[in-house]
Amino acid sequence: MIRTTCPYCGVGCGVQVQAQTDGWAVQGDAAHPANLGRLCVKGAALGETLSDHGRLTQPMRRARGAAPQAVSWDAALDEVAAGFARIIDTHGPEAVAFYVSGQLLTEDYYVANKLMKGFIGSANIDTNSRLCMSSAVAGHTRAFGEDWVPVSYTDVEQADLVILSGSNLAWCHPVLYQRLAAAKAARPQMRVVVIDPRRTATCDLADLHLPIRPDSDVRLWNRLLVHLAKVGAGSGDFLAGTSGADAAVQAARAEADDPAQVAADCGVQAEALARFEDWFATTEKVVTLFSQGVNQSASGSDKVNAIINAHLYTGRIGRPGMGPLSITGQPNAMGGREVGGLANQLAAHLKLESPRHRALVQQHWQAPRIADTPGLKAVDLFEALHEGRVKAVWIMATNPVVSLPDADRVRAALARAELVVVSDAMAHTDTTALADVLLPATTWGERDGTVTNSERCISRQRPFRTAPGEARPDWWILSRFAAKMGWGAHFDYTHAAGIFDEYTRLTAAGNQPDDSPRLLHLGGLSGMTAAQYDALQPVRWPVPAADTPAATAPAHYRLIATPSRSYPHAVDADWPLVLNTGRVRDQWHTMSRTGMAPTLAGHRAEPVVDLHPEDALLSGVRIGELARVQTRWGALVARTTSSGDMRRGEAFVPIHWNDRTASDARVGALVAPVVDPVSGEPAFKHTPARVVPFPVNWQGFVMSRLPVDLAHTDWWVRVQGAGHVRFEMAGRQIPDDWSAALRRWLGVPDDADWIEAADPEAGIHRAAWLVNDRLQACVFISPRADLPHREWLSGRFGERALSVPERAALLAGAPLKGGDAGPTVCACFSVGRNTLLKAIRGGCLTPQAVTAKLRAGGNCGSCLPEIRTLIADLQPVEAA
Ligand SMILES: Nc1nc2c(c(=O)[nH]1)N[C@H]1C(S)=C(S)[C@@H](COP(=O)(O)OP(=O)(O)OC[C@H]3O[C@@H](n4cnc5c(=O)[nH]c(N)nc54)[C@H](O)[C@@H]3O)O[C@H]1N2
Ligand SMILES: Nc1nc2c(c(=O)[nH]1)N[C@H]1C(S)=C(S)[C@@H](COP(=O)(O)OP(=O)(O)OC[C@H]3O[C@@H](n4cnc5c(=O)[nH]c(N)nc54)[C@H](O)[C@@H]3O)O[C@H]1N2
Ligand code: SF4
Ligand SMILES: [Mo]
Repeated sequence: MIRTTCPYCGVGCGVQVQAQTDGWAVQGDAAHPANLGRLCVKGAALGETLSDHGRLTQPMRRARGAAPQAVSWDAALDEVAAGFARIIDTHGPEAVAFYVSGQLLTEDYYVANKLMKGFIGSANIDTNSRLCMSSAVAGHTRAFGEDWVPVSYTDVEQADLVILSGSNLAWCHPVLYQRLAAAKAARPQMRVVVIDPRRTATCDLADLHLPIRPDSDVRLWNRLLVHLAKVGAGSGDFLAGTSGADAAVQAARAEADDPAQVAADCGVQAEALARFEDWFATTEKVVTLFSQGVNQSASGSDKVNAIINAHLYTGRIGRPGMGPLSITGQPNAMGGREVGGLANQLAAHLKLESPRHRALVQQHWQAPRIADTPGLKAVDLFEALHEGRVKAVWIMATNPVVSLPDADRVRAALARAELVVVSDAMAHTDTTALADVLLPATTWGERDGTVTNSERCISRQRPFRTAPGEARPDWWILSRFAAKMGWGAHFDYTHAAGIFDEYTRLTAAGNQPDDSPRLLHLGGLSGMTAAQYDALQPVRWPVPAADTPAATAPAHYRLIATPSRSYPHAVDADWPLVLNTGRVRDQWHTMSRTGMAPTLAGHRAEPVVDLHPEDALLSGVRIGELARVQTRWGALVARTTSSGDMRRGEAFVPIHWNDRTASDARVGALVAPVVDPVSGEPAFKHTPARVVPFPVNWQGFVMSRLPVDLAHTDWWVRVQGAGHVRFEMAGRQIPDDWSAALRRWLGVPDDADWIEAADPEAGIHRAAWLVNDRLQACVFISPRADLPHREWLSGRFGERALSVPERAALLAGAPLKGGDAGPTVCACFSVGRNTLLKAIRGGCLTPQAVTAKLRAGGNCGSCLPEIRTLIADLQPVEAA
């Protein structure tokens, strides 16, 4: 049994992996402080993603326009080194760049940063954390002088008021959400407030939901500050040691003096706002947890500081059960920040702008040079690539053709670049498709190193399976490249432990309370042997060496005046909707790992655009049909839904689908390249948009064990099933002979066992192909989206031979005896909607009763909000 850490979200759950005859069993690690044994459905389904299928297993080189060719590591790295050296010689170090990721391990990140900032001599290394955490980093740095996260998960449990702002914790950090839910159940006096324009699953726990108008957060928090000042909630003692309070309150007053006006501007009810103000003012233990609804905004840094202001003003920081908590997204977003993965940082929380700090780092690295001006931030970096100012880019562990704003321009920038190097674990992503050199990296299960989670807890990721082919750790790849560039002596690492040691010593270098003090101190972890490093237990920093005095709180706190900014692109008659983008429960980013797990495909199988019903009506689109979502930057096609969670004037589209998983669903292409002026973080939650019909003449789906010809479709989505793949599809062109067309799409031989049913007048065609009574493929076509549930059919692919009744039921798409489970709600135990409804009708009127009967909701609990909604929907309406 191997103990390691989940590769998904920043909760950083410990997992135990056990080899089995047919794969790996994964379960929560009861000894890990982040999860104490719990896992969410993504973590629990990790075993399904451990396959060599689709992996990049060899270095590849591709001449433009040609197919990639496998080459040796030596040849691939020679080519990368020659390309980088040539461009640096001709155009200087600013003409090359690294674009890295919060999914690298700390050791990989440290080496990449050292190589770029100390040896190549430019700060052109930025990370996808720019898209994620950089507003929080900017806010922390402005308020605390250092990127310090002052709250732990235990503080969240101990708080009496927990404010979740711009965070869909139930879906994005499910284990922390479950901890919060359990704490609230144990102490019902705890209150939860959710601030989010959408009514998300997280609102299930909320005593108060403020469905604010997009990007009106700063105004709301300014209003709170005015209220706190008015009722005398300021903490005199604490404030005496801070600066900026008067200016912050004054700036807030200037725009938020009138509560009725603020409520109207923020689009919330005046009483709700008053309740929020009152709860905050009168509760000592307050935690404000925030995420992308705060960070990813043209005013992201100000949102962060407006939140921190309220905590500083009341002195609610640095004590149990209180403080502002920026929850990190990626498994090692925090680790990347520690080692300086952003273009405006150095390493170990040392500052690029400080000559003393630069000297300290240069000395530690024995580096020939040290970058002294900030490099290009992600959005600017790809713009510079487009303009030819940057000529070579090396992308590691991120998929920018999907995840950056204005993503079509990003794709064009890569196509124009002189040299594109991509290190990835997977062979086929939208970004690897544009690489000149492709380098196979190890990934979770194979790689070895450390990550830091949202509460500053460092844990080990440990390898337990053999890397396929020639895949290598990212630090190894970077070190070999460094050797080819002539810096081998400085990168002669043989094990991740040596890198970690070098890093921990840098955190201690010159780190004295009276001289260059930094809170990030890992001196106590220096000097470990490889064996000690392998055995390292989860530990929260700071970890100073014994007897070393170390800072435990910032030397100085600063309140920042945050006047509201106007948003650069306003909605208007042509672009009447605000496009908001974010996550769904069971997929991770661009689906390169979660897309392989059939268990995770059931919850949300296809991209949707969620709309308020009145906006759908005004846009002329029917709920449940396909629609085109357009902005000034790009367009996509998605099915419309109306979850009931949306405000008027807004549309929500999930981020996960890409050109590998759908014909036309990369939402990044629609997002305006607008960034926060302080942090450079893109405003992913706010682009003016419109929705128009996407007319088709037929819709349908196929499920098949073999590849399917999609050339005749105008829209498709790929859904991973067990033993088969499903394609949802639609088209305009109606084939003359449907039967022949379907056989051609599926590749059905003439003598196949092929059953078919059609109502040609009605445009309905259904067929199935069996091989020795085993289901090989099936297809369902209709003019509308009125197709059978996919779940029962999908389950038939798991059977060696179909029974006679099952064969007879195939073309109905449902069992003859009834009992189709319906769409999956509980992914952990595969419990469908129909099964749940039946149990609720049968008297299970609480989630506990449903769990007792069906187990649904009893594992990760992520589906409990949906189960609660189903129960509420079926409750008899009480007489008014
Ligand atoms: N299932 C799943 N979990 C994940 C990930 C994943 O891909 N899938 N990714 C991980 C990563 S890297 C990250 S960064 C986190 C992100 O975790 P979250 O930030 O919780 O997730 P998002 O869905 O991006 O956005 C959160 C919410 O912000 C709201 N919002 C939009 N505009 C505003 C606004 O103006 N003000 C406020 N207050 N709220 C607004 C949105 O409606 C949305 O519900 O999730 C992590 N966890
Ligand atoms: N519209 C919109 N866009 C967004 C967001 C949003 O809310 N809305 N959120 C943004 C945020 S917060 C984030 S964090 C980003 C995430 O966006 P990305 O970072 O682009 O997403 P991933 O799919 O996680 O990409 C990780 C890649 O690393 C590869 N990989 C996995 N393990 C390893 C490894 O060990 N080494 C190497 N070299 N490669 C590996 C995977 O195969 C995959 O291709 O998206 C951002 N983009
Ligand atoms: S909450 Fe889920 S995705 Fe996040 S670390 Fe824990 S198991 Fe992994
Ligand atoms: Mo993120």
